[in-house]
Amino acid sequence: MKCLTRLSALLYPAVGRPLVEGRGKMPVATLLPFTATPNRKSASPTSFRLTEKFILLLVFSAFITLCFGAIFFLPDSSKLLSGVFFHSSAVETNTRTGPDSSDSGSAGNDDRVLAKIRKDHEKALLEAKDTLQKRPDEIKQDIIIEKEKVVKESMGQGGKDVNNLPFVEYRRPPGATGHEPLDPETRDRRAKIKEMMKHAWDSYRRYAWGSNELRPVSKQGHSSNLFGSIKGATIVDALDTLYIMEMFEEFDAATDWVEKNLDFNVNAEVSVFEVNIRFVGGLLSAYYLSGKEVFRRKAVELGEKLLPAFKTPTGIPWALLNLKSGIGRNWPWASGGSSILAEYGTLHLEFMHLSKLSGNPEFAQKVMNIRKVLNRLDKPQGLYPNYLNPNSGQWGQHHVSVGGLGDSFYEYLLKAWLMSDKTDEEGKKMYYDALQAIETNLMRKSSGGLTYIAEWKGGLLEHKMGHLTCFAGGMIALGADGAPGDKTGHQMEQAAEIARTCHESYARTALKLGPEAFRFDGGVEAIATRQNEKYFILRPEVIETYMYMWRFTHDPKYREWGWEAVQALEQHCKVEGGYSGVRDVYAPTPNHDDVQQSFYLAETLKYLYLLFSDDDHLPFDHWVFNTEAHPLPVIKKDKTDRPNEK
Ligand code: DMJ
Repeated sequence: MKCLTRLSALLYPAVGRPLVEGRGKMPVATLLPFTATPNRKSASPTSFRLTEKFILLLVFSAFITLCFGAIFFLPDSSKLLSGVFFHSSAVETNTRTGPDSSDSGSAGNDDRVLAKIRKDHEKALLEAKDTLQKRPDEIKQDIIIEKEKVVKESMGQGGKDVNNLPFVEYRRPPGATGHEPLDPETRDRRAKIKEMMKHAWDSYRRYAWGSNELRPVSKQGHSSNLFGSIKGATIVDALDTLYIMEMFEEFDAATDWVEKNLDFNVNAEVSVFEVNIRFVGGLLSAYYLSGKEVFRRKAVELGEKLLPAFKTPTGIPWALLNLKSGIGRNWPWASGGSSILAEYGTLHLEFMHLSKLSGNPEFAQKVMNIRKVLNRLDKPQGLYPNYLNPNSGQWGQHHVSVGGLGDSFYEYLLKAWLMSDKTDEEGKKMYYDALQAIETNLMRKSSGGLTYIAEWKGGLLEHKMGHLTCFAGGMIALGADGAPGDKTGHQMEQAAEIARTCHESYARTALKLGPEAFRFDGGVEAIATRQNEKYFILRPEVIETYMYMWRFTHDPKYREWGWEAVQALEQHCKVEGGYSGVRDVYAPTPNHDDVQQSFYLAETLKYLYLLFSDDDHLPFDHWVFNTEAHPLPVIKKDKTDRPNEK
């Protein structure tokens, strides 16, 4: 319809004008002199000669033809005519409700209507001219944008109707499931990891089904306040591990639970970061692995619920959000009301996929804005402090860490670049620049020759490395290939050194499991000296690094180190009701903390399984892992992942 209007405007640009004038003044009165009127009757018929009569007749008939031609053949005139000759109800209503319903008012209204029509036609003409000047690809692009608008409108206000998501043709990326390794020892070890997963899962299912986590010693459910009253963290976190291990009966039971019970309509405050990495990440992975729509729907629904967290003067999100009221705030302990780098900096991967799967660009815009804010700020020594005030956009305390509070921000810069099929140059630059600053200011070698990444407090180094920081070995190895300035080899060495240090932190304990943090001062190396740093809560980071190092080097020591960890887990963490963390890795016998963390199933067991799998199982050129080890597909620039957009 719009096209037709544009076309008529193009062909008959002034179509309104003659009709307007004709309508207002011409028709009846103007014709009178040429009809047989009383006046004419009084005039002598002989006063006209035959030729004059003939000419008059000719003129008259030409005029009549012209009028009828104009009435019936000029395009799109019906509406106008109906208003003029037949007094359409629209015009009538307009006249009645207008400020003045007198004749002159009516004429004024008519003029206004006509002026509007003229304006519309002129606008259509200009648009048509513009369109004619565009290249075919620009016109195509316009059509795509129009289509997207229609899709968004059909999704309701702000794209919130998740039952009505745009059609996405599902195509499973390669390597979602693997195959048995040829080497018998590796095959057995891989089978062992699957058995561990089965024990963890079955115990959870038996004693804590629907709760967030399991208390494996007391055999009951456990709920952390990180998820408010959202339930089922272990189910959502474990979905993809069940799938890649081909535990399909369990996967189906988990899917069924998600369909029937996973509910985000809770009046409770959640951690935006935790809910994003575990729930949004877990649901996205489950969708990409299985193609089941329920996961896409739930992921987008939850993503929409997290968006109010970004309502701050800078767009840097709050750490905590009430999912019902949409009111956010920050951790009360965070320096000067700041948001935390590792929290607001660990949304990028999931949010890019949410935009892709929902057709709603808002998710991507929110995370791209975070980068903008960061890039405007001065960075001390090129480092990113862990605290940033979302109101003022200024750094809080100058505390820098590649472990807790900072870690996954760096990870997501690198992975954003990789997940974009290496098109996100900004992410790439930010990552390698940050890594350089970390190397210069934080990375040190102990007198015993162990490389570690210390923490930085206002320019002073604290010679401590967290278990969390051990993920950096894997991250540096993953990024080494793209390192600028011929640094690939150097970064691979750094990664290997960090893996060795973290292995040492395990090897130097009684239980052969690593402490939460270890130090390089006071005469010790890679050992925890404070009681509150001696616990092990089934964390994955050291094993994660072994897995990356194995993939990139195929050095058998990484599988050996992973196997040592498996034996320690079996010996000290396995209990009848699942797996538990321990309170002191230096004590000769384990004191269980009675929590089976959901990340044990999402990360620790998944990375172990991949460590003993072939490289074509979740291959790195097609998948990146979010910080909770949920695999997300690379968004291919050749669009092979988007068959319906080709
Ligand atoms: C996980 O939830 C994620 O890996 C996160 O980035 C930090 N740590 C825990 C596991 O240790």
